[in-house]
Amino acid sequence: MSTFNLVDHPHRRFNPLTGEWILVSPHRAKRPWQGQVEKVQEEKRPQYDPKCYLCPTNERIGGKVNPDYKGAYSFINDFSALLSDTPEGGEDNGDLFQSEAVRGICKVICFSPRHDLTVPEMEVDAIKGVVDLWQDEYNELGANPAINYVQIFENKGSIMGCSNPHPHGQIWSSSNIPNEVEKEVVRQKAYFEKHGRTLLGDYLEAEVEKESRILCSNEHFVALVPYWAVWPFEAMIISRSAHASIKTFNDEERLALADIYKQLTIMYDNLFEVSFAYSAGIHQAPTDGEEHPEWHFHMHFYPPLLRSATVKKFMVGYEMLGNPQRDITAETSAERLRALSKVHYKSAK
Ligand code: H2U
Ligand code: ZN
Repeated sequence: MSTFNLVDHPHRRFNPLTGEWILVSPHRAKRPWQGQVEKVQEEKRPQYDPKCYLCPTNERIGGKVNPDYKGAYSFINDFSALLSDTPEGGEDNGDLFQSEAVRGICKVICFSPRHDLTVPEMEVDAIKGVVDLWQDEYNELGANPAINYVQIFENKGSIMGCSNPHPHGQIWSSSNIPNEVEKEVVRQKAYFEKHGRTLLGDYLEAEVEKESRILCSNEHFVALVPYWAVWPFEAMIISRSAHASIKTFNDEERLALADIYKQLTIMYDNLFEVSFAYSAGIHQAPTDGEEHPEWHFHMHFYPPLLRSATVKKFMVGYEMLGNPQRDITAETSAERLRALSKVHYKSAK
Protein backbone atom coordinates (compact mmCIF):
# COMPACT_ATOMS: atom_id res chain seq x y z
CA MET A 1 0.00 0.00 0.00
CA SER A 2 1.28 3.48 -0.90
CA THR A 3 1.47 6.27 1.64
CA PHE A 4 -1.61 8.41 2.11
CA ASN A 5 -1.99 11.59 0.07
CA LEU A 6 -4.85 14.00 -0.60
CA VAL A 7 -4.53 13.68 -4.38
CA ASP A 8 -5.27 9.95 -4.71
CA HIS A 9 -6.94 8.69 -1.57
CA PRO A 10 -10.45 9.06 -0.16
CA HIS A 11 -10.40 11.30 2.88
CA ARG A 12 -12.53 13.71 4.80
CA ARG A 13 -11.81 17.37 5.45
CA PHE A 14 -12.88 19.50 8.38
CA ASN A 15 -14.66 22.81 8.05
CA PRO A 16 -13.48 24.87 11.05
CA LEU A 17 -16.21 27.48 10.45
CA THR A 18 -19.06 25.01 10.91
CA GLY A 19 -17.43 22.06 12.69
CA GLU A 20 -18.64 19.73 9.92
CA TRP A 21 -16.78 17.21 7.77
CA ILE A 22 -16.89 16.64 4.04
CA LEU A 23 -15.93 13.46 2.19
CA VAL A 24 -13.47 13.80 -0.72
CA SER A 25 -13.13 10.93 -3.22
CA PRO A 26 -10.42 12.15 -5.63
CA HIS A 27 -9.93 8.71 -7.24
CA ARG A 28 -13.46 9.01 -8.69
CA ALA A 29 -12.63 12.20 -10.57
CA LYS A 30 -10.54 10.00 -12.87
CA ARG A 31 -13.66 8.15 -14.15
CA PRO A 32 -14.39 8.68 -17.85
CA TRP A 33 -17.37 10.96 -18.44
CA GLN A 34 -19.92 9.92 -21.05
CA GLY A 35 -22.70 12.36 -20.32
CA GLN A 36 -23.55 15.71 -21.84
CA VAL A 37 -20.98 18.46 -22.23
CA GLU A 38 -22.78 20.73 -24.70
CA LYS A 39 -22.73 24.49 -24.52
CA VAL A 40 -26.01 26.28 -24.03
CA GLN A 41 -27.32 29.02 -26.25
CA GLU A 42 -28.10 31.98 -24.04
CA GLU A 43 -30.91 34.30 -25.02
CA LYS A 44 -29.87 37.89 -25.53
CA ARG A 45 -31.86 40.07 -23.17
CA PRO A 46 -32.98 43.63 -23.87
CA GLN A 47 -31.58 46.49 -21.73
CA TYR A 48 -35.14 47.18 -20.65
CA ASP A 49 -37.93 44.62 -20.48
CA PRO A 50 -41.43 46.10 -20.17
CA LYS A 51 -42.63 42.87 -18.52
CA CYS A 52 -39.86 42.71 -15.86
CA TYR A 53 -40.97 43.58 -12.33
CA LEU A 54 -37.48 44.81 -11.44
CA CYS A 55 -36.84 47.17 -14.37
CA PRO A 56 -37.12 50.93 -13.65
CA THR A 57 -40.60 52.49 -14.02
CA ASN A 58 -42.34 49.09 -14.18
CA GLU A 59 -45.16 47.97 -11.93
CA ARG A 60 -44.41 45.16 -9.49
CA ILE A 61 -46.79 42.29 -8.72
CA GLY A 62 -48.34 43.98 -5.69
CA GLY A 63 -49.08 47.18 -7.66
CA LYS A 64 -46.15 49.36 -6.49
CA VAL A 65 -44.17 51.10 -9.22
CA ASN A 66 -40.36 51.17 -9.38
CA PRO A 67 -38.83 54.64 -9.70
CA ASP A 68 -36.64 55.47 -12.68
CA TYR A 69 -33.62 54.40 -10.65
CA LYS A 70 -30.12 54.85 -12.10
CA GLY A 71 -27.89 52.75 -9.84
CA ALA A 72 -28.42 50.08 -7.17
CA TYR A 73 -31.96 50.29 -5.78
CA SER A 74 -33.66 48.47 -2.89
CA PHE A 75 -37.27 48.00 -1.83
CA ILE A 76 -39.21 45.96 0.73
CA ASN A 77 -39.99 42.51 -0.71
CA ASP A 78 -43.64 42.40 -1.74
CA PHE A 79 -43.78 38.77 -0.60
CA SER A 80 -41.56 39.02 2.49
CA ALA A 81 -40.84 35.77 4.34
CA LEU A 82 -40.53 37.80 7.54
CA LEU A 83 -42.75 40.56 8.83
CA SER A 84 -41.91 43.42 11.18
CA ASP A 85 -45.19 43.35 13.11
CA THR A 86 -45.32 39.68 14.13
CA PRO A 87 -46.39 39.51 17.79
CA GLU A 88 -43.93 38.12 20.34
CA GLY A 89 -44.62 34.54 21.34
CA GLY A 90 -43.95 30.89 20.81
CA GLU A 91 -44.28 27.48 22.34
CA ASP A 92 -42.00 25.95 24.97
CA ASN A 93 -43.41 22.51 25.63
CA GLY A 94 -40.49 20.53 26.95
CA ASP A 95 -37.65 19.22 24.80
CA LEU A 96 -39.79 18.15 21.88
CA PHE A 97 -42.05 21.04 20.96
CA GLN A 98 -40.30 24.37 20.70
CA SER A 99 -41.22 27.29 18.52
CA GLU A 100 -40.71 31.01 18.59
CA ALA A 101 -42.09 34.00 16.74
CA VAL A 102 -39.64 35.60 14.28
CA ARG A 103 -39.70 39.22 13.27
CA GLY A 104 -37.86 40.64 10.34
CA ILE A 105 -37.63 42.80 7.26
CA CYS A 106 -36.96 41.43 3.76
CA LYS A 107 -35.67 43.53 0.91
CA VAL A 108 -34.88 43.10 -2.75
CA ILE A 109 -31.87 44.91 -4.26
CA CYS A 110 -31.74 45.64 -7.97
CA PHE A 111 -28.05 45.73 -8.82
CA SER A 112 -28.47 47.79 -11.96
CA PRO A 113 -31.27 49.41 -13.98
CA ARG A 114 -29.98 47.37 -16.94
CA HIS A 115 -32.04 44.21 -17.42
CA ASP A 116 -29.38 42.60 -19.63
CA LEU A 117 -26.36 42.80 -17.31
CA THR A 118 -24.97 40.52 -14.61
CA VAL A 119 -22.31 41.33 -12.00
CA PRO A 120 -19.33 40.13 -14.10
CA GLU A 121 -20.50 42.34 -16.97
CA MET A 122 -21.10 45.47 -14.85
CA GLU A 123 -18.50 48.23 -14.41
CA VAL A 124 -16.61 48.05 -11.10
CA ASP A 125 -17.96 51.51 -10.17
CA ALA A 126 -21.52 50.29 -10.68
CA ILE A 127 -20.85 47.16 -8.58
CA LYS A 128 -19.46 49.49 -5.90
CA GLY A 129 -22.91 51.09 -5.85
CA VAL A 130 -24.27 47.68 -4.83
CA VAL A 131 -21.62 47.31 -2.11
CA ASP A 132 -22.39 50.84 -0.83
CA LEU A 133 -26.08 49.93 -0.63
CA TRP A 134 -25.27 46.67 1.19
CA GLN A 135 -23.40 48.77 3.75
CA ASP A 136 -26.28 51.24 4.14
CA GLU A 137 -28.79 48.41 4.53
CA TYR A 138 -26.63 46.53 7.04
CA ASN A 139 -26.24 49.71 9.10
CA GLU A 140 -29.90 50.70 8.92
CA LEU A 141 -31.50 47.28 9.41
CA GLY A 142 -28.89 46.33 12.02
CA ALA A 143 -29.64 49.48 14.04
CA ASN A 144 -33.23 48.26 14.47
CA PRO A 145 -33.39 46.71 17.98
CA ALA A 146 -35.68 43.95 16.68
CA ILE A 147 -33.08 42.84 14.09
CA ASN A 148 -30.24 40.64 15.29
CA TYR A 149 -28.93 39.41 11.98
CA VAL A 150 -28.82 40.84 8.46
CA GLN A 151 -28.41 38.20 5.75
CA ILE A 152 -27.38 39.72 2.42
CA PHE A 153 -27.43 37.27 -0.49
CA GLU A 154 -27.72 36.75 -4.21
CA ASN A 155 -29.50 33.86 -5.91
CA LYS A 156 -28.40 33.74 -9.51
CA GLY A 157 -29.72 31.59 -12.36
CA SER A 158 -32.92 29.67 -12.90
CA ILE A 159 -31.28 26.42 -11.73
CA MET A 160 -30.94 28.09 -8.32
CA GLY A 161 -34.63 28.93 -8.32
CA CYS A 162 -34.05 32.56 -9.21
CA SER A 163 -37.24 33.90 -10.72
CA ASN A 164 -35.92 36.79 -12.79
CA PRO A 165 -32.69 37.32 -14.79
CA HIS A 166 -32.63 41.06 -13.96
CA PRO A 167 -29.48 41.41 -11.78
CA HIS A 168 -30.63 41.47 -8.21
CA GLY A 169 -30.07 40.17 -4.70
CA GLN A 170 -31.98 39.98 -1.48
CA ILE A 171 -31.67 40.79 2.20
CA TRP A 172 -33.50 38.90 4.90
CA SER A 173 -32.97 40.50 8.30
CA SER A 174 -34.37 38.78 11.36
CA SER A 175 -34.78 38.76 15.10
CA ASN A 176 -33.10 35.34 15.28
CA ILE A 177 -29.61 34.30 14.20
CA PRO A 178 -29.97 31.72 11.38
CA ASN A 179 -28.47 28.21 11.63
CA GLU A 180 -25.46 28.64 9.32
CA VAL A 181 -24.50 31.88 11.02
CA GLU A 182 -24.94 30.45 14.50
CA LYS A 183 -22.51 27.61 13.71
CA GLU A 184 -19.94 30.19 12.59
CA VAL A 185 -20.57 32.32 15.69
CA VAL A 186 -19.77 29.38 17.94
CA ARG A 187 -16.67 28.23 16.05
CA GLN A 188 -15.18 31.71 15.53
CA LYS A 189 -15.78 32.64 19.16
CA ALA A 190 -14.06 29.49 20.44
CA TYR A 191 -11.10 30.11 18.11
CA PHE A 192 -10.80 33.76 19.09
CA GLU A 193 -10.91 32.94 22.79
CA LYS A 194 -8.19 30.31 22.35
CA HIS A 195 -5.83 32.21 20.01
CA GLY A 196 -6.70 35.89 20.39
CA ARG A 197 -6.91 36.14 16.59
CA THR A 198 -9.74 35.57 14.13
CA LEU A 199 -10.10 32.08 12.67
CA LEU A 200 -10.30 33.42 9.12
CA GLY A 201 -7.35 35.80 9.64
CA ASP A 202 -5.13 32.84 10.49
CA TYR A 203 -6.68 30.69 7.76
CA LEU A 204 -6.16 33.38 5.11
CA GLU A 205 -2.54 33.89 6.14
CA ALA A 206 -1.86 30.16 5.72
CA GLU A 207 -3.67 30.02 2.36
CA VAL A 208 -1.82 33.03 0.96
CA GLU A 209 1.43 31.32 1.93
CA LYS A 210 0.41 28.02 0.24
CA GLU A 211 -1.08 29.67 -2.90
CA SER A 212 -2.64 26.44 -4.25
CA ARG A 213 -6.26 27.35 -3.49
CA ILE A 214 -6.05 31.11 -4.21
CA LEU A 215 -8.13 32.33 -7.17
CA CYS A 216 -7.51 36.07 -7.28
CA SER A 217 -6.88 38.97 -4.94
CA ASN A 218 -6.44 42.70 -4.55
CA GLU A 219 -5.12 44.95 -1.80
CA HIS A 220 -8.04 44.31 0.56
CA PHE A 221 -9.57 40.95 -0.40
CA VAL A 222 -8.64 37.43 -1.43
CA ALA A 223 -10.87 34.92 -3.27
CA LEU A 224 -10.08 31.23 -2.80
CA VAL A 225 -11.54 27.75 -2.95
CA PRO A 226 -11.77 26.75 0.71
CA TYR A 227 -9.91 23.61 1.83
CA TRP A 228 -13.28 22.23 2.96
CA ALA A 229 -15.29 23.21 -0.17
CA VAL A 230 -18.44 21.14 -0.75
CA TRP A 231 -19.71 22.48 -4.09
CA PRO A 232 -17.47 21.69 -7.09
CA PHE A 233 -16.43 25.31 -7.64
CA GLU A 234 -17.27 26.76 -4.25
CA ALA A 235 -15.36 29.91 -3.33
CA MET A 236 -14.96 32.43 -0.56
CA ILE A 237 -14.01 36.08 -0.58
CA ILE A 238 -12.25 36.99 2.68
CA SER A 239 -11.16 40.47 3.77
CA ARG A 240 -7.43 40.76 4.44
CA SER A 241 -8.09 42.72 7.66
CA ALA A 242 -10.36 41.32 10.32
CA HIS A 243 -13.40 43.53 9.81
CA ALA A 244 -16.32 42.09 11.78
CA SER A 245 -18.75 43.45 9.20
CA ILE A 246 -19.21 45.65 6.15
CA LYS A 247 -19.93 48.57 8.51
CA THR A 248 -16.26 49.52 8.87
CA PHE A 249 -15.26 49.28 5.20
CA ASN A 250 -14.03 52.61 3.87
CA ASP A 251 -14.53 53.84 0.32
CA GLU A 252 -11.39 52.15 -0.98
CA GLU A 253 -12.33 48.83 0.64
CA ARG A 254 -15.83 48.95 -0.83
CA LEU A 255 -14.32 49.54 -4.27
CA ALA A 256 -11.95 46.61 -3.69
CA LEU A 257 -14.87 44.35 -2.72
CA ALA A 258 -16.64 45.34 -5.96
CA ASP A 259 -13.45 44.58 -7.88
CA ILE A 260 -12.96 41.09 -6.46
CA TYR A 261 -16.68 40.28 -6.86
CA LYS A 262 -16.24 41.06 -10.55
CA GLN A 263 -12.95 39.16 -10.89
CA LEU A 264 -14.40 36.02 -9.32
CA THR A 265 -17.65 36.06 -11.29
CA ILE A 266 -15.74 36.56 -14.57
CA MET A 267 -13.78 33.38 -13.78
CA TYR A 268 -17.05 31.62 -13.06
CA ASP A 269 -18.70 32.70 -16.33
CA ASN A 270 -15.60 31.75 -18.30
CA LEU A 271 -15.47 28.21 -16.89
CA PHE A 272 -18.31 26.85 -19.06
CA GLU A 273 -18.94 30.03 -21.09
CA VAL A 274 -22.33 30.49 -19.55
CA SER A 275 -23.81 32.88 -17.01
CA PHE A 276 -22.73 30.87 -13.96
CA ALA A 277 -25.49 30.18 -11.45
CA TYR A 278 -24.84 30.32 -7.71
CA SER A 279 -26.12 31.30 -4.33
CA ALA A 280 -23.74 33.74 -2.72
CA GLY A 281 -23.97 35.74 0.45
CA ILE A 282 -22.15 37.68 3.11
CA HIS A 283 -21.50 36.29 6.53
CA GLN A 284 -20.69 38.93 9.10
CA ALA A 285 -21.25 39.95 12.71
CA PRO A 286 -24.76 39.68 14.13
CA THR A 287 -26.41 43.01 14.94
CA ASP A 288 -27.48 41.86 18.41
CA GLY A 289 -25.80 44.70 20.29
CA GLU A 290 -22.85 42.53 21.38
CA GLU A 291 -19.23 43.12 20.50
CA HIS A 292 -18.09 40.56 17.94
CA PRO A 293 -14.28 40.71 17.78
CA GLU A 294 -14.28 37.04 16.68
CA TRP A 295 -16.13 37.81 13.44
CA HIS A 296 -14.25 38.11 10.18
CA PHE A 297 -16.12 39.39 7.12
CA HIS A 298 -16.45 36.88 4.29
CA MET A 299 -18.66 36.02 1.36
CA HIS A 300 -19.55 32.45 0.34
CA PHE A 301 -20.24 31.38 -3.23
CA TYR A 302 -22.07 28.08 -3.69
CA PRO A 303 -22.41 27.27 -7.42
CA PRO A 304 -24.08 23.98 -8.40
CA LEU A 305 -22.52 23.37 -11.85
CA LEU A 306 -20.18 20.39 -12.03
CA ARG A 307 -19.09 19.44 -15.54
CA SER A 308 -20.72 21.69 -18.10
CA ALA A 309 -23.18 24.48 -18.58
CA THR A 310 -26.00 22.03 -17.81
CA VAL A 311 -24.67 19.21 -15.61
CA LYS A 312 -24.93 20.10 -11.97
CA LYS A 313 -24.10 18.45 -8.72
CA PHE A 314 -27.03 17.05 -6.74
CA MET A 315 -26.89 16.96 -2.97
CA VAL A 316 -28.65 13.64 -2.56
CA GLY A 317 -28.37 10.14 -1.11
CA TYR A 318 -25.37 9.82 1.20
CA GLU A 319 -25.08 13.60 1.28
CA MET A 320 -28.57 14.05 2.72
CA LEU A 321 -28.16 11.17 5.15
CA GLY A 322 -24.46 11.21 5.96
CA ASN A 323 -22.41 14.19 4.88
CA PRO A 324 -21.52 16.05 1.68
CA GLN A 325 -19.08 14.47 -0.76
CA ARG A 326 -17.04 15.67 -3.71
CA ASP A 327 -14.81 14.02 -6.31
CA ILE A 328 -12.62 16.77 -7.79
CA THR A 329 -10.42 18.23 -5.05
CA ALA A 330 -10.54 21.87 -3.97
CA GLU A 331 -6.98 22.26 -5.32
CA THR A 332 -7.93 20.96 -8.79
CA SER A 333 -10.97 23.27 -8.91
CA ALA A 334 -8.79 26.24 -7.96
CA GLU A 335 -6.26 25.33 -10.63
CA ARG A 336 -8.96 25.11 -13.31
CA LEU A 337 -10.53 28.44 -12.35
CA ARG A 338 -7.16 30.19 -12.11
CA ALA A 339 -6.17 29.08 -15.60
CA LEU A 340 -9.15 30.88 -17.19
CA SER A 341 -8.96 34.22 -18.97
CA LYS A 342 -9.47 37.32 -16.81
CA VAL A 343 -11.56 38.83 -19.62
CA HIS A 344 -15.25 37.93 -19.75
CA TYR A 345 -15.97 35.52 -22.61
CA LYS A 346 -18.67 37.76 -24.06
CA SER A 347 -16.42 40.79 -24.35
CA ALA A 348 -13.58 38.64 -25.72
CA LYS A 349 -15.69 37.61 -28.70
P1 H2U B 1 -35.37 35.53 -6.48
O1 H2U B 1 -34.09 36.29 -6.32
O2 H2U B 1 -35.32 34.21 -5.79
O3 H2U B 1 -35.79 35.42 -7.88
O4 H2U B 1 -36.47 36.38 -5.77
C1 H2U B 1 -36.93 37.63 -6.21
C2 H2U B 1 -37.70 38.24 -5.06
O5 H2U B 1 -38.47 39.34 -5.53
C3 H2U B 1 -38.67 37.27 -4.42
O6 H2U B 1 -38.32 37.15 -3.05
C4 H2U B 1 -39.68 39.39 -4.86
C5 H2U B 1 -40.04 37.93 -4.58
O7 H2U B 1 -40.80 37.83 -3.41
N1 H2U B 1 -40.67 40.10 -5.66
C6 H2U B 1 -41.22 41.27 -5.22
O8 H2U B 1 -40.91 41.72 -4.11
N2 H2U B 1 -42.09 41.97 -6.02
C7 H2U B 1 -42.50 41.53 -7.23
O9 H2U B 1 -43.25 42.20 -7.89
C8 H2U B 1 -42.06 40.22 -7.74
C9 H2U B 1 -41.01 39.51 -6.93
ZN1 ZN C 1 -35.50 43.94 -15.79
